[in-house]
Amino acid sequence: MAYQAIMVSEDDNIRTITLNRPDNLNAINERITSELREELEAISRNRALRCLVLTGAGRAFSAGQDLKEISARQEPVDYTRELHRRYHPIVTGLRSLEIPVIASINGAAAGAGWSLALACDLRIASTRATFLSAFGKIGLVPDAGMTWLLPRLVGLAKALEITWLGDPISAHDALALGLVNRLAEPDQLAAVTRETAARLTRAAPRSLALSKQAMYASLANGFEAQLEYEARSQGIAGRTKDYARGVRSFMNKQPPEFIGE
Ligand code: T3D
Repeated sequence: MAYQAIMVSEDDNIRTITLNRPDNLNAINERITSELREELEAISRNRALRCLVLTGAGRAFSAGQDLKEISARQEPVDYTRELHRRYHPIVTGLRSLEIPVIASINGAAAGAGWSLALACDLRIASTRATFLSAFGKIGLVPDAGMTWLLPRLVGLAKALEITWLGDPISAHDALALGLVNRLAEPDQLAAVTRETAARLTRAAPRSLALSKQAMYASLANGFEAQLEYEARSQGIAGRTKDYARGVRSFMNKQPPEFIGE
């Protein structure tokens, strides 16, 4: 299907989704959510892909929910239902993909736009990016996973400060807080994202997928339960052809070439 509110491209097994409503700072309307859902489902079935990048067109990553669209509705909005229907499949979809997902944050990330970036595994931001909770300013609460992800990244007190005071966070502060993994100059963002994605495509896919699942599982597990989780994951990883290839390459002092099996 031809998308209208997102653009997709693929290069060397790296899929890129670009939120594409630059005139509205990529505000998330009905069409963006339905197209993102469809695209994420397609990506989850595509065994050839090795990395997903999510970015925005124009000067913003995303300004969050499209407030113009939602306020134009005639009937009262049931936000609980909206979140279940539109946002939850996207943030759970991003999190459950087996491939690494990188948010390449080219500008402002506000409200649920920031939540989307938080639901990605790694974040690379332009030095021009800013982060704004925005929910409190319009009388809402953080959603689309932000109340779960933000305290885990920055700690409880900082998460509450960000939510309650609503001050924009600069890219440099975001790096210092651990909200983003690395920064790039605006004209270098695509290249730095691409280089990181390319490195990930060269890693053993099952190792990446199992370690992603284990890291996220750890957030809900106690220590003993996590040891068990690791032991099960290692049992699976240790039976892959890529593990055998990795050890052989080490012995031969050659860089490994993984095949995803
Ligand atoms: O649906 C549900 O289930 C509820 C879920 C809610 C989740 C949420 O995301 S709530 C939070 C929604 N987001 C916001 O409140 C942020 C609103 N935007 C801003 O605060 C500012 O635009 C920014 C700080 C992000 C950027 O400011 P600035 O000065 O660089 O740009 P601007 O002039 O405000 O915006 C440029 C255009 O984008 C402008 O359009 P215009 O006037 O030129 O036609 C503006 O209206 C539009 N725009 C920006 N944000 C949104 C938007 N249009 C619709 N919805 C937006 N969120």
